[in-house]
Amino acid sequence: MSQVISLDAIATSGSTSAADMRAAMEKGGCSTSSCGTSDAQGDMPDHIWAKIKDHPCYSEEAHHYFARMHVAVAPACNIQCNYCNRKYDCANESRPGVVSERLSPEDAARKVIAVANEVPQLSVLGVAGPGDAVYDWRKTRKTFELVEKTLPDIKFCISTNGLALPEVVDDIAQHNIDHVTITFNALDPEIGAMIYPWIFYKGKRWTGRDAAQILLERQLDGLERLVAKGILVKINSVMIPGINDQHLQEVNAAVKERGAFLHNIMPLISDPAHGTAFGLSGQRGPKAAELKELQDAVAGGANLMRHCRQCRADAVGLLGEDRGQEFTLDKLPETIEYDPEKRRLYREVVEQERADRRRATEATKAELATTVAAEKKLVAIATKGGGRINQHFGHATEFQVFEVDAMGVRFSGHRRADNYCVGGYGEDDRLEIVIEALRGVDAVLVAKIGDCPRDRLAAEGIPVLDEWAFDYIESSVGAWYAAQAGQREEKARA
Ligand code: CLF
Ligand code: SF4
Repeated sequence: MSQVISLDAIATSGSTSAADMRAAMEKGGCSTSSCGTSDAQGDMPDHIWAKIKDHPCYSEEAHHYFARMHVAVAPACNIQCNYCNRKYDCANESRPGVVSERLSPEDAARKVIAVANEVPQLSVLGVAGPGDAVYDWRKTRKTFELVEKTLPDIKFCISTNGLALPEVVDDIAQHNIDHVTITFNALDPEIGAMIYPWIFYKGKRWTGRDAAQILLERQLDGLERLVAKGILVKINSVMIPGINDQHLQEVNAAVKERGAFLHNIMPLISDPAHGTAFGLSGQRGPKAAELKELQDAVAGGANLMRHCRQCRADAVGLLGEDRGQEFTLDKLPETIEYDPEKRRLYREVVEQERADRRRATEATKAELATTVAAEKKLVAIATKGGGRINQHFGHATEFQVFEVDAMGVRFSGHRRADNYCVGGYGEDDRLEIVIEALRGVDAVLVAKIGDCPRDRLAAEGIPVLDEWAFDYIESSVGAWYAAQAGQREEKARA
């Protein structure tokens, strides 16, 4: 078995020696007491790979190892989206939730150092609201300038609705901001008018079709200018059933043609409790199956991101986890010294880990190619990161889902589930929620599971297995599939 990694163990280790880091890794992750692209080096030019290889949103592989943090330095916005309530964060890049703590650029820079000292996975600093990162450009730029002085290796990333974008593209390029997200929901202004009630542009409020037309022209202009500067652009589109769902294939083709690096189709989150226009009008969001159907339909167009977690404008940590509450302003010391050692050592260890995992994945691919071609299967994984099956079933708040067939193992998406285990005790109603979240998967691979939930899931036709605990995800999923294929062959012979 390959070496066990626990990113938690590294992150919480106070030590900065390589040997101690390895020892911390080998302690393993799960307590046994209770419970962007799917890219790779070689698939793209080296200079592009260098930009995305540690970016958790732009590289599916990187999201197993690296973390982003957002600082909420951009409170103002110049448009209104029907899925947004300004009491909450910018819904173009984040899930409506608790209001972010607004930060000055100076406070934000202090927070980044505090996080970098505690979260060695940190590789990207993003500004994603709570309003628009570009409308409030001076604050966003100032934040990056301050952070750059202390952490020159961190990657900067911004998310914008695009209206104010064209004028700041030169500045973005000068500040080494390699990653920009534009939310682009419609090419057709009639459709856009159903999403944006108004925009504020050139000192005037515009509404209806005119507003949508200006916005989309500015978005496309911004995209083309960024691409011309060699900046990697991700397009976010919010999938709104009955409004733009049939239109997003066209959007995908249009942004691909203009050089977008990645397209992230996100489901509308619509809840009357959030007080958004769509929430209050009863506009529904897409079902998971509808989202997957659309994503599959656009496969072959612009590269798709399938691992977005719609995180908050003050999120901290690996995608899918949010440690923001550990770093609120009241918890930050007035002055903080940056200690680069922990991040440096973490990266060293991750490089070895990634190389090892890639070798294991290649071997799995070769093995799968020899299996009898059969239908695609879905396997859910409980993981805390590091590309391994290293989480107890009861501690999983989400499961990563992989597709497997004779062609190989591919990341397919994630399914959110409430923690089953609360204070060491399983709760039946929570287990029902997990079962619903896992419906349709063919197997679940976990680090550990109790007999009771295992039997309950088995009764629902969902086998949960812990025989690949702490192994790499791809090789384990491949081994599971090959074993299934072997059983199928045996049955066919009998
Ligand atoms: Fe933040 Fe966005 Fe940069 Fe990532 S998030 S600004 S590109 S660093 Fe990532 Fe979060 Fe999805 Fe955004 S998972 S909501 S895509
Ligand atoms: Fe809200 Fe963001 Fe839209 Fe502005 S761009 S209205 S902050 S979702």
